[in-house]
Amino acid sequence: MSILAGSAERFAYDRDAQAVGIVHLGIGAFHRAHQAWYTDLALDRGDCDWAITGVSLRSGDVADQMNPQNGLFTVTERDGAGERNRVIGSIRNVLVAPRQREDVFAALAAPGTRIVSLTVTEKGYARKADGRLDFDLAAGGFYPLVAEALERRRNAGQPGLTLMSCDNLAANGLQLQQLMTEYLAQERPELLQWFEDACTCPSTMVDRIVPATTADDRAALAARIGVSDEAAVFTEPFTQWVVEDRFAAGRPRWDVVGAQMVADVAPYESAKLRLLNGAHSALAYLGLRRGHTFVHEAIGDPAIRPLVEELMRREAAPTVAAAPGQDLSGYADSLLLRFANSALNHRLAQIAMDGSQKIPQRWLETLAAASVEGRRCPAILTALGAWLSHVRGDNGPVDDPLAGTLARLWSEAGMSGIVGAVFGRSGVLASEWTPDAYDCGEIERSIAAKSLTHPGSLSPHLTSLN
Ligand code: CS2
Repeated sequence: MSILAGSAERFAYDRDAQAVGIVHLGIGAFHRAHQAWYTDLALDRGDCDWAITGVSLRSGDVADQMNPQNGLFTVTERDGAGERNRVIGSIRNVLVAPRQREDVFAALAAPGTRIVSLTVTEKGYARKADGRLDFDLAAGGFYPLVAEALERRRNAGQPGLTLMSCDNLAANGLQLQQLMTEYLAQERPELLQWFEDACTCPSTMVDRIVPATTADDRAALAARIGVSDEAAVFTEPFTQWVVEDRFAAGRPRWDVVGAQMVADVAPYESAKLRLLNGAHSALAYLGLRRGHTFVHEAIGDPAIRPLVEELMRREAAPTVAAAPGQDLSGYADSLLLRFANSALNHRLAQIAMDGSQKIPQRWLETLAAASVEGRRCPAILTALGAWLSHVRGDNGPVDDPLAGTLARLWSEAGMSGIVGAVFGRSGVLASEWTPDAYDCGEIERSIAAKSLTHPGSLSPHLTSLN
């Protein structure tokens, strides 16, 4: 059985004739089901020389899965109606940065490379709580790689690059530009002017739910369509990509295959981070403590669903300055349907990871915007309590770069001090929102309700919603 032997749909272009135009840093399942999928469709519509070299920044697992398959892999879309499979040809090869540093520099500095895209997760940007760069963490990530490539390009008189963040951060392009500038200012100040003049960092809103692939998924694929694929990814039929159209040296025609190229991504990005991702994190922490495993189970729980609706419709949506024609109520409706997709088996534990890096843009920005308007957000406060209980270890081991710090704060501050120690003015997640006595009370009630057994126990405010 080979990847091209089965009955999946596939591209018609000549892969060997495509030069690499994109180097992607952080080649996980999400990139494969999203940007690589769009690029494959664009190549199929006649675009040329936008093949992708993927780079793993840490482990060699993806390279070991993909390189023996010549970069080919399948994307399977799943919902209640069944499955649709496609073989994707846009990824040429995968490099592993820790063991192939020179090859990574060569790929980034190659004249044909015009876009460097990133899905390195929130923590990959090495931001401190105040948004500035943590140089110790940055040294082990993508910054030195990109800086060296920029230097080589500038010295060789080559064109600049587009650095395109595809991570779930607010104003991801602007943040990347500011952090990269901070890095260069300290490490390679001679490059600053060229970076500013020749490179761009457009913002993007990326959306597609991509659960981690399991061994059972791969076995089922082989049994069903006769494809043996170590790099298979499984996702929902829905996909959205909104991109700020500001590229230093061209781009594939992603717009022809469904991406929205716009002047300002902010309204789409705020809606997505605050409604979709905000609801996701709430489902994760509330769902785990009620004993659920998957998103579709948590959204089907009558003790949780009204809270998630409240969070999206009454708390997050009013804080989003919608673009003309953007329908936030319809968006919330569609999200509820997407969360209920039981064919996906999207694990709550996957979403619960790295909460300290996700909560600021998912919840704290909503809280800050709502408090300016004098509005309370009991659903988010309840979710915050569930997160604090999660990082105390109530649902088992905690997977978060701040896990140690948060555990220490719990033992030092205890129940009466934890909210201030985390969210207060000098807390580890200090933000523009500072909790007042009401907020603290709501959050503490939620922590105390840690084993939720009936709908009414979520929060006094939320019982009225049932
Ligand atoms: C999720 C996201 O894991 C998480 O934190 O909320 O990965 C989510 O599935 C995507 O952003 C959907 O586009």
